Amino acid sequence: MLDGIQVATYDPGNPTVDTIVRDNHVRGAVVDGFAVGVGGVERPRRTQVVGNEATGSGDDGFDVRSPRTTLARNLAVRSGDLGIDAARGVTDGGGNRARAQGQPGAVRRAHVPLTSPDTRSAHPIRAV
Ligand SMILES: [Ca+2]
Repeated sequence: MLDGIQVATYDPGNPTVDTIVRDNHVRGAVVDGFAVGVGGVERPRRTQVVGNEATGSGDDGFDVRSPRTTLARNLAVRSGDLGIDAARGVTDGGGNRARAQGQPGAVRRAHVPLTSPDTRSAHPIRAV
């Protein structure tokens, strides 16, 4: 496991629910700074990722593949790939920012309006 902080379910039929990841600072994660639903056997449910910072992640600052996740007031700086990579259905709680990423678009597959002017998208971002 090379992510900084990972939320995942590894026990089939016993899902990870209502996890709160708050006010952490991950520096130099080899892969993703924060990963929700990237590994494991099923997606975690109702995860909240609030007030965190990922600096210098090898891949994404925040890689969120569980649609029932809320992101708010997070910051990604100098990620190797994307600042915030959010799956369809992820809820934008506001205040998410990304700066100086490896990819020209800081946010991909974000079908929520990520509200900061520091956040750029390589693809249209739309509200759900
Ligand atoms: Ca990733």
